[in-house]
Amino acid sequence: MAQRGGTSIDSDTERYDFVVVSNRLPVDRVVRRDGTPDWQPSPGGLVTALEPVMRANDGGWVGWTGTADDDQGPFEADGLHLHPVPLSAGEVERYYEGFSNDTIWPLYHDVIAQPTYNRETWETYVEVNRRFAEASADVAAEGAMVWVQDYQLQLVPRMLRERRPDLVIGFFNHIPFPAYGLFSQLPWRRQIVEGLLGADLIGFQRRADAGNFLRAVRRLFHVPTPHGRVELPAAGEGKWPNSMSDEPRTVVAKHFPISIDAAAYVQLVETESVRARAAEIRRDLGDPTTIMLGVDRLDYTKGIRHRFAAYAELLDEGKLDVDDTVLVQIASPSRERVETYKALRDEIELTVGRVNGEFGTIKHSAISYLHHGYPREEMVALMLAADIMLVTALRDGMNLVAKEYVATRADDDGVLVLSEFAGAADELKQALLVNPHDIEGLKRAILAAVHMPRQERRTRMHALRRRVLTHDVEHWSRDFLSALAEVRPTASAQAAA
Ligand code: GDG
Repeated sequence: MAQRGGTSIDSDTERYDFVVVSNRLPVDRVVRRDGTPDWQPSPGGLVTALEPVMRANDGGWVGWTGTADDDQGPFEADGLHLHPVPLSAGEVERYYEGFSNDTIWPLYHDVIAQPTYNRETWETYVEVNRRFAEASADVAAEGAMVWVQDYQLQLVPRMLRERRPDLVIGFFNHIPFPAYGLFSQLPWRRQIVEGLLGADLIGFQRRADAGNFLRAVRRLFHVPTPHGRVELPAAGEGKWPNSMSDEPRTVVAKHFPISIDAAAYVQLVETESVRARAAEIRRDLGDPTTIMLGVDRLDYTKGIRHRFAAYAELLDEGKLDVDDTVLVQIASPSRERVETYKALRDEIELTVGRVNGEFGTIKHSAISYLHHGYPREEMVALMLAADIMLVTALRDGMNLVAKEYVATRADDDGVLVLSEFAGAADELKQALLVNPHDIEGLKRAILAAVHMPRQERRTRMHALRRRVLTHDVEHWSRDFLSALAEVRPTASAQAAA
């Protein structure tokens, strides 16, 4: 094997009591200054959430490296045991960009964009899920706990159980699960639900998502689901084509709202350089009275267009003025090879041009639009500088940006405008909750945020912070893993939880 950075692992002998399976491994390939390749932990919340459990249990992680046609073998990086699943360029196109991001993603976000239903991409999704299941079966020790992540791998739980009935299997869906009226469009709806039911515990972001899933189970298989427990009959009984066990089984579906590493944000805000940068950002923007901020992957689910529409109308009506107000929009590049995303980018950038052309002055732009990714320190500085955070998603599993803004505001200031269609709205009730489709309502909320008295800002933010700081990402993973150990109490499951 070519030297690719990281220490290699002997895949014939290494077995783990705790295994995480996700589309991407939690590391990014980087090239060091001296030209040698290396791996760097990717900054996502999932690594932070699972790192303590991983380290305590010496766990293994199964996933793709992010590079097509990569022959990287198992390796260790930053103390994590990583087991790559190879994907060809064609598989990335059909399994990842195709079925995952052009079928499941739009369908599960309430068909905001039209999903494609394509038999070829489905077949590749099945093949790739099988490969992930095989790789996971190979590295899991007897009776191990395996935690499968997200919508790209919905068939893995069943495929894994068929190979390894001894395993305790959890699944967490990071995105919404749609109502049956929409889900039933999917030509492969039965296979997807059967795939998920291979798990012992299926976690969702919101109570409503778990409810939608349970309804799909009842509609498709006519099995009872009292109190979120799916009672699966033994093989061949009823409409349940159970090839997975001769015994009846119980699968639990429940909500476990994900969160952030709140302490890490609090720590960053206390850093002198971050505070100085926040002050510098305000100055660079011309010291406006009100800075509004949006931070999103450039995705049609995030409601960026609706946000711009409301803002532009407020400028047009003279209720906001570019001399003392600015909207900073970070739109980080995302899924740039998927057609719908290319079209969205064109549309958003056209709108920015129009709004700035119409309302901007030589001194001030109405929208400061940045199509880049930024380091976390810069994000935190921006959040600290922003008087108002606009989260106007049309549908969002959770929305971590909302929680990050709250964690950042150690000064108990700032106003969060939050879409009721983001999972975060179930918890962050002291935000100004909006229906982003209701442009008049959105405008009212923005104005209320602009004019909110200091005391009300403090009261609301204080309550929001209490929630986020006590319900952080470690709380989330602990909750999920102990529920999983309860559903199937084996010795190693108890240990991992
Ligand atoms: C999915 C679900 C669910 C964004 N741009 C930059 C950057 N980010 C960071 C944010 C935040 C994360 O990326 C995005 O998380 P979100 O939750 O907001 O949204 P999705 O990417 O759609 O995530 C979502 C989540 O999974 C977890 O379950 O909440 O509903 O859709 O952390 O800050 N970070 C940096 N530079 C950027 O330019 N450093």
